[in-house]
Amino acid sequence: MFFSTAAVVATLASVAVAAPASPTATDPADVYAAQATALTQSPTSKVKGKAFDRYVSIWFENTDYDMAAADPNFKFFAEKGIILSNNIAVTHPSEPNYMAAVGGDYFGLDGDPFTQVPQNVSSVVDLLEDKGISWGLYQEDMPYTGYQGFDWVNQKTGQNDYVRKHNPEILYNSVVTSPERLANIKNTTMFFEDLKANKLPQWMFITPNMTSDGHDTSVTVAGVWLKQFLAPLLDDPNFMDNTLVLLTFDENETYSIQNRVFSVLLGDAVPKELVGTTDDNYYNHYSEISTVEANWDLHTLGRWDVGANVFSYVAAKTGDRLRKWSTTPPLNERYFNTSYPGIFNSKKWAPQPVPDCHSRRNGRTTLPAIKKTWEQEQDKNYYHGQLEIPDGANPPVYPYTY
Ligand SMILES: *[C@@H]1O[C@H](CO)[C@@H](O)[C@H](O)[C@H]1NC(C)=O
Ligand SMILES: *[C@@H]1O[C@H](CO)[C@@H](O)[C@H](O)[C@H]1NC(C)=O
Ligand SMILES: *[C@@H]1O[C@H](CO)[C@@H](O)[C@H](O)[C@H]1NC(C)=O
Ligand SMILES: *[C@@H]1O[C@H](CO)[C@@H](O)[C@H](O)[C@H]1NC(C)=O
Ligand SMILES: CC(=O)N[C@H]1CO[C@H](CO)[C@@H](O)[C@@H]1O
Repeated sequence: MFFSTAAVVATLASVAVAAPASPTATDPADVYAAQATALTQSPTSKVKGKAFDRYVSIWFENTDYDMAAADPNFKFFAEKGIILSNNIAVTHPSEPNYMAAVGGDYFGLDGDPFTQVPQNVSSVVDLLEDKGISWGLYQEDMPYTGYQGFDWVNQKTGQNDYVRKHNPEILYNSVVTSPERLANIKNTTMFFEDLKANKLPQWMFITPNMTSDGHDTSVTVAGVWLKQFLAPLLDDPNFMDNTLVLLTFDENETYSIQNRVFSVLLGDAVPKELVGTTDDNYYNHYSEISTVEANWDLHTLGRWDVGANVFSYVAAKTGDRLRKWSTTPPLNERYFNTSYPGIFNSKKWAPQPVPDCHSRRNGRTTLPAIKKTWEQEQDKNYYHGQLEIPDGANPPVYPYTY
C-alpha cells in the first residue's frame, strides 16, 4: 500500500502496558508514564495532486484581520504568496472553528469544552486514507503522540502549552478509537524528526502552543514564532515538494465585527505569477476541506465541505467553479459571531445533522462508508451543496422542528 510501516517506533503492545489510568488523564505522573511508550508513526505517501502534492495548514489565534495584516512577520510571508482577503471564520469561539475545518460542521458547538464528536461522524482523514494519502497533525508541546487530555501546562512555569480545543482531529471519536490514527497526532518535536528523516506526510495540520499562536500573547509573538518556524522550511526540499501552505487564524478577536480572518497561501506549489496578489473570493474553513478534495479527487463528507469554494488557483486546475454569495442577508451583513443550535450547543439543542449521501460536486461524490452509515436517514439532511452557510442569527432549516 502507500503507507510505510518502517517508521513505527513503538509497538501497540507497549502502549497497552503503560497506558494511563484514563486516556484523558492530565496528571504529570500518568502523562510521563504514557510519554515513554506512546505509539508514534510517520506514514508517507506520494499521491500526485492536480495543484499540489502536499498541503499544510498552520493555525493562529484570535486576531483581527487588520492587526495580522500589519504585523511585519505575517507581511513577510504574505509577500511570498496569495492573500485571501475574504476568508471568514464559521463562528466563535475557537473549538468549533477547528472542528469545522476537518469535519465539515461544528454541530452547534458554542464554547471550548471537552467535546467528543460521535463515532459515526467522518472527517477529512477518512477521505485521505480512502485514496492512500498520508496525514499527520503536529501540535506544539503536546506531551506525547495521541495524547487525549484536555490540556498540558509548561511544567516549569505553569503556563498553558497545549490545549485539546486547538487539536481538530482529537475531537473526533472516529479518530481516537483507532490506535493507528492516534499515532499520527504528534507534537512539533516529532515534526522536526519527520522533517529530518524526510518522512513528512502529504496532509498536515500544525498548531503552535498557546504562547506561540498568539492566544495568550499577541500577534507580534505569533509572527516571531512563525518566522523562526517557517522561514527555514521555505528552502527545505523535505518540506517544499510541490507544497501548499495555508496560514490562517481560527477567528477574529472582536465579536461585534465580521469574523474575517487574515489568511495567506504560499509555498512552491503557488504559481509564480500569483505571488504578491490578493484573492477576494469568499472562503471559509470548509474551503480547507473542499480544496484538498478537489486537488486529489477525494470523495466528500456530504456536509458544508461540498458547497465551499475551492481556493481559486486550485479551482483553475481542477475545473471547480467559484461561486459568489447570492442569498440574503448579504455577506457583508453576516457576522458569523454565534453558533446555530446543535448536539453540542449549550443553549439550544438540535439533532445531529445527516450528511448528504447524494452530494455531487465536479464529479466528486459522498464517501461510500458515509453513505452506508447514513443513507436510511436521508430525509433528515439539510446540506444541499450551497455556498451560503448558516450562523446563529440564520440557523439551518431542518426538515423537522426542534
Ligand atoms: C513529543 O512526543 C514524543 C513522542 O510521544 C515524546 O517522546 C516527547 O517527549 C514529546 N515532546 C515534548 C516536548 O513534549
Ligand atoms: C511555547 O513554545 C515556545 C517556542 O516555540 C517556547 O519557548 C515556550 O516555552 C512554549 N511554552 C510556553 C508556555 O511558552
Ligand atoms: C454579532 O455582531 C452583531 C453586529 O455587530 C452584534 O449586534 C451582535 O451583538 C454580535 N453577537 C455577539 C454574540 O457578539
Ligand atoms: C450516530 O450517532 C449518534 C450518537 O451516538 C446516534 O444518536 C445516532 O443514532 C447515530 N446515527 C447513525 C445513522 O448511525
Ligand atoms: C471584516 C473584518 O475583517 N472584520 C474586522 C476584524 O477586525 C479588524 C480590527 O478590529 C477590523 O478592522 C476588521 O474590519
